[in-house]
This record gives sequence, structure tokens and C-alpha cells, in this order.
Amino acid sequence: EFGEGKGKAERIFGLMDVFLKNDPISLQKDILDHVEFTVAKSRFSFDDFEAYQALAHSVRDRLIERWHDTQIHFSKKDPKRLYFLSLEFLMGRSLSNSVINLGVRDQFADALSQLGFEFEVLAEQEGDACLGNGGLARLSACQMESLATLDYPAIGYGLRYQYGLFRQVILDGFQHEQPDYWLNFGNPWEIARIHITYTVKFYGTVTDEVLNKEKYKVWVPGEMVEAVAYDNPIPGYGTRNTIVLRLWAAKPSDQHNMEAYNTGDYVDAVVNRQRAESISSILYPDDRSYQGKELQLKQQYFFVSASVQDIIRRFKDAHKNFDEFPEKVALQLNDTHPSLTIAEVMRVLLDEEHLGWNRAWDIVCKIFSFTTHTVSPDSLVKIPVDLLGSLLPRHLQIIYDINFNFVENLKKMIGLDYDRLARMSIVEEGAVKNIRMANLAIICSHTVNGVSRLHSELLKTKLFKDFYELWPHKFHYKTNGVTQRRWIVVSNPSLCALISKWLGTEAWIRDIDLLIGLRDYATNSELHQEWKMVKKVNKIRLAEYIEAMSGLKVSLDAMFDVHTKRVHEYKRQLLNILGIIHRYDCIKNMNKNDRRKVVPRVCIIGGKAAPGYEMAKKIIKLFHVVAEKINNDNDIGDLLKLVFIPDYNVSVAELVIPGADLSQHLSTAGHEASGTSSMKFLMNGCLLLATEDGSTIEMIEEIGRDNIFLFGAAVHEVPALRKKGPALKVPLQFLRVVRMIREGHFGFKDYFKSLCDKIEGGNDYFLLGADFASYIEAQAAADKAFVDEERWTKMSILCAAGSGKFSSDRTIQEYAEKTWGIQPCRCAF
Ligand code: GPV
Repeated sequence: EFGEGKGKAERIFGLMDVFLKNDPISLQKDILDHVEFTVAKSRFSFDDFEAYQALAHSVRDRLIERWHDTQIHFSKKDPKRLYFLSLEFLMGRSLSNSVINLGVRDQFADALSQLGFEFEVLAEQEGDACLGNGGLARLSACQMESLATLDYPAIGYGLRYQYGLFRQVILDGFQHEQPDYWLNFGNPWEIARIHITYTVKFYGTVTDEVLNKEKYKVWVPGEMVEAVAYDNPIPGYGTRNTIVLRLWAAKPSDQHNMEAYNTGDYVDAVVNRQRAESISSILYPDDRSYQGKELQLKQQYFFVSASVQDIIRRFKDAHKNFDEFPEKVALQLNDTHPSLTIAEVMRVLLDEEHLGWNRAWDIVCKIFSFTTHTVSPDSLVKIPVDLLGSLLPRHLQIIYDINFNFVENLKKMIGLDYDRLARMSIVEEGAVKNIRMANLAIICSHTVNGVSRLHSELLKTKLFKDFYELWPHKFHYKTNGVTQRRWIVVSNPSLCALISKWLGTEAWIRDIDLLIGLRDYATNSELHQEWKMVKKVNKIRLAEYIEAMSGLKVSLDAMFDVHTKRVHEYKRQLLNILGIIHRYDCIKNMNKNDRRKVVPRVCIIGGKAAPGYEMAKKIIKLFHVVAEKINNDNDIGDLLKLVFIPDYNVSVAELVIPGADLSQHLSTAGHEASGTSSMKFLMNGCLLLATEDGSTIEMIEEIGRDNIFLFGAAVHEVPALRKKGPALKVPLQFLRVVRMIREGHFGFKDYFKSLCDKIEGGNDYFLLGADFASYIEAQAAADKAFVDEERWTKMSILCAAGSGKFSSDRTIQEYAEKTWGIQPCRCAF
């Protein structure tokens, strides 16, 4: 005990300031202390990177302070908590977002300038945390930020990959992948919790044992690995609440008995143990496909088991009776990847808590909700039974038991419709027997959410039709959203200031519906001037980046036309390239007079292809060869410039999106579950050229058809077009541009043959030919609008004004109220 007479807590309070101080002098002292004691550099000599590190650590102190307060508050109130389980989080950089959410950005900027540093310059020192692939992973990050801002008691769980998504390097126009060893320079944003560890078991056998005359299953594992927690604080905006994203890292287990008979054995044994770390070492770079690899399954279970142990430990700290579990715990499965959680919770309740099947099943049915992010059956995780049985023998038994009960009940409800029973069964029969994780997730979740209205309709009528007919009440949707803190306040400070000025308040940063107020000024010429200035500032920033990266100088008068996202055939980057070739071809064939009317464009493409996705890699190469030709054609000059932005990630997006005039979202209708980049562009007043797919349909409702360039077949037209096969009529212009590629106009004739074959002669699954004419028309409409500056600016203002629906705050509130049943729990200090 401390002191005499006084309690320990009081004494501790007496020893410290209650809160860290945020005046410029205190901040300077804190930063210098971190330079000296954390970074271990002299306070008289440190560079930008060291200054960034010290700065990050002083911000981290403030995060920890608030997070502790939030924890204490949550423990006291004991609210129902949301556990958000996702194998991917694309957090990007943390510094700017943290200081803005903590409300200390200006104070830190002042303190730094007095020390001779510039905040923005130091912020550029930070690397990206790329622990995810694309939209799904960035959505998780946006949702965590909204959960914190809206004061929800939530915890995110994920994996602490040592290697994030590969870095994309372009050599000779080809994509190459380099490992992203992002922890090389340390990570000030995480807190290693070396005491929070759990043992995760693999392999082995299951035996029957009797305890108090009851039979129990006992799993004797063949391998054990430790999971160590790394906590990443997520501060809310305009609140003291700071929640945490807990990421698990694999470490060798101490429980292993090592028998060594000689030095060689001993060294081998230690090296083998070290292999345990490989479980969390690498993020799989193929989004939307599970390749049946054992390591990937191990990864999923490692993550699931550690998270479930942590959740149950927290519950048991405050509760004795598991019947209360559903009142305190909501488990959100982000796609099928974490759906082993269901079997794991069942296993713990049965084999470790001995609740018996009926009680355990009753609890499991009340706690899970599942969100799917795809329309394609190929993206659903299926695990070969043999693989699952060897790695997780007990889980396979449990899944079989769940399936047996389900199928027996189903027979009573739908009779002996064997085709339908086979489709709905968790077990897929065939040459290789598989476990369908989506079926498991649907059967055991109380709610299945889609990510846009259209997506949800497609789930009900196609992908999960059988289940929808059985349980219509389970199926819902929450249209995705993105956080305006990251996507306006952090990434577009000029626009942020402008919006606050015209709305007369900063309240829209927490309450995005206020953006609608901009509509009142959509034709105000003063706003128009300022709005154009903001766009210009952002275009200059982007142009400088392009020049630094590629040496290419681009004209600021040109339309910056951006198409950035993962490269996929269904997203149709190829359609964009064919359109560019067509544009080039047209310009080449114009007389001088007509050329004067051409709207100059800078066509910017960026995005990674999965390393094994051959067609996507060819698309990247095609863009480069076309760029090579056009950019070096003196005849064309500034009328058309092509730029590939390599290694597109969150921080690059923060730079690119505010600088875009037009953005493209070209997925074949019915293929993009939602799409979220479109929301970021919309908020930043960038016009959209898009198909009526995913969330775009809802955008049309918000901003009106007049303010978006739409093209292409609608969802209901797609099947008929496909059916036509080789008889499908495609425009001559389309055949002409494909022929140019085929005949080697851009070189690499043989290499691009398979690509051309895939879009001609009835093989054009994604309907590039069918949509080509209307795509070119929409592009012409965009050109026409762009030359009418006043009209364009008005459209741009109306896009931002109408983007309110697409905030993740709205999404999260809907989830909280309708799916998770959680309440805000605001930490009031
Ligand atoms: I399944 N998505 C993704 O990024 N990776 C995946 O493996 C799968 C889906 C995306 C969808 O393609 C987008 O339409 C959607 O907006 C996003 O997930 C978030 O829901």
C-alpha cells in the first residue's frame, strides 16, 4: 500500500496531473521527452522521422489516457458489447486522424512549428497499415471509427500480420509484388499486451470422457500456439470515447515439452517452434477467394479462437450465468472468413462450460449476425472436409451435428426436395466434400445483412434464395458508408474549412445530414468561386504527386478522370482503357478545328491485381502500353494523358480522391455488392460516371439523375444480353479498338491475345461490347458538362450536399439499433 491513511487511488491521483495537458508548451515538452527517452535521440538533434516518432508517441499517450477512461466507464456500466470480427482492416495512417479526433490538431501543429517542424511534413513520414485487400477491409476501418465516434461499446478483433498487402511496383508496365514488412520501423500506434495471451490448439484427436456421469468430448491437440494481443486505440471524434482494435500475433507456446538429445535436435526444435509465428505473418492477397490452403485456415482459426477466449473471459469477469450471454454479447461476422467463430463458441459452451447441446445452441442462435459482401457464389469460403477434420477435428463434429439437426428440421418444413436439401446443407457433396461456411453462418445467425439495397435483393432472389424463402425475417441490408472524418476532414482540409464556413458550423463532422444545407448555395457565385479554388488546390497537390512519381507534367485545365480500385474483370478497368483508345483514335482522325473542341483529359488509373490473377495483370500492362503510345504522341499533347498510380492504398487515396473531377465506377450491373470508393468521391464533390449497380442506385436517389453520368445495361437486362452469346450486337467502334490491340498497335500482340479473346465472339461475360456505345455517350456527356464551368460546379456542390446518406455513421447506427441491439455508452469526464 502507498501512503498512510490515504487510499491507494487517492495517493496515485495526488502524484499525477489528472489529464495530460494540451497547451503548446506542455506539448513541446512531451515531444522532446519522447525524442530523448523513447526514440533515444538527443533533443538538440533529431530529423523529421524521429520527430514524427516522438510526436506519434505523445499522441499515443493521449489515446491511452482516454482509452483507459473509456474502459473504466464500460466496466462500470457493463453494457451489451459489440465484437466486430474481421480478418482485414485497412487502417492506413493514424496520426492525422488521431489528432483531429482528439481535438488537438492545431495545438500540436503550433507546438511543432515552435520546435521548427511542420505538422504536414511529419505526417508524411508515417507508413500505411495495409492489413487488408480492398473495400471490405477499408469498410471495417471506417466502421470502427464510427463506432468510436457514436460512443458504442465495441471491440474490433483482427490479425496482426507482419506483412501487410504487398507493395505494387511497376517495371516495364508489369506489376511486381514486394513484401510489405510494415513493422520495420516500429509501430507507435499499437500497445503490446504481453500478458494478454491465449493458447490456440490445432490438430490432434477427440476422445469421450465421463464426468459426473455425463459424457463429454475432450479434444487432445497436436499443436499449440500462443496468441498475444496488440491493442490499437481508435478515438472517436467529439467524444472522449476511445475504443480498441485488438490484433492477435502468433508466438510459440511455452507449453511444449521439448526433448533434446543433442545440440542439433535442440536447435531444430527451437527453429520449429519459431514457425508458429508464421500463422499471423502474412495477409493473403487474393481478395474474394479461398484457395483451400492449410495455413490460411490455421490463420482463421487462430484469430477466432483467441478472440472467443477473450470475449468469454471478459463475460465471465462480470457474470456467472451463461444465459445472460446474449444480453451482453453481439458478435458480428465480417463476411464468411471468421465464421468458424460459430463452431468455436459452440465448442466452448459444450466442452468447456458443459452447458449441454440445447442450452448452447439456444445461446449461439441469439448472438451472431453476418454480413456478406459479395454477389458471387465463387467468393464464399468453402473448406475441404479433410482439411478441416485434420486441423480442427472437434469443430468438424460440431458442424456435422449442427447440419444434421438443421437438415432434419428442414425435411419437416419443406419435405423431401432433395435438390433443395442438398443446396442448403452445410456439407457440399462432390468429388471433394466441402463445408460451406456461408450456409453455416446463415443458419446460425439471427440476421444476414447485405451491403446495399440492390445487393440485398440479389441475395434474396439468387445467392441465398433458398434460405430467404425459409427465413425471410433474417434478411436485411445496411447500405455501406464511409467516415467523413477520414475522407473529408483529414484528406481534404480545404473543403472541410469551406463547408464549415458556408454551413456556419462544424457540426456536420458528427452529423453529416447537415451537408444538405449546401444545396441552398448550389448556384451562389461566391461559393462557386471558392469551391473551384478548393478543387484547384487539390488538383495541384495531385499533379505534383504525379510529376514526382512519374516525371509527367499534367495540365491543371484538363479534366482529372480517376478510376482507382482493385483490378477485377467485373470492375471493368478494361472498358475504361478501350474507351481511352477510342478517344485517342477519334482525336487522331480529327481536323484542327475539331481538335480545339476536345476536352483535355488526364486519365488516372490505380489499383492492385492479386498476384495470381493473370487477366488483371494483363489489364495493368495494357494500360501501360497504351499510355506509352499516347503520352509520347506529340500530335496529342495535353489533349489526353494517361497516368498509372502505383501502389494505390489508403494514403494515396487521400491524395487522389480530393483532386478528381470525375471518377469511374464501371462494374457490370449486378456484380458490385455496394462499392465504397464512389462514396468518398461523392463527398469530395467529384462527379461520378457509373453503371446502375450496388450503392450507385441509392446515390441516384440522393443526388438526382441529372447530377451523375449513367450508362450501361441495368441488372434485369444482363441475363438476356449474356444469353445472346455470339449473336450479341456490338458497335463497330468496339470491334475497331479491340482489333487495334489484337493487331499489335500497342505491341505485345501475343500477350494480349487471350485478353482480346475474352471480350469477343460470345465470350464477353462482363458485357464490355454491349455497354460500349452507352459508355462512350456518357463520356461525351461528361465532356459537355465540364466545359460549362457553372453547371459542373453546381453538380459538384450537389454531389457533396447529397452524400450524407453514405456516412458510416448512418450505417453503424442502423446496425446498432436493428441488428446488434447495443446502446451508446458515453464516457463523460
Ligand atoms: I467478398 N469486397 C471486397 O473488397 N473484398 C472481398 O473479398 C469481398 C467483397 C467488397 C465488395 O466488392 C464491394 O462491393 C463492397 O463495397 C465492399 O466489399 C464493402 O462491403
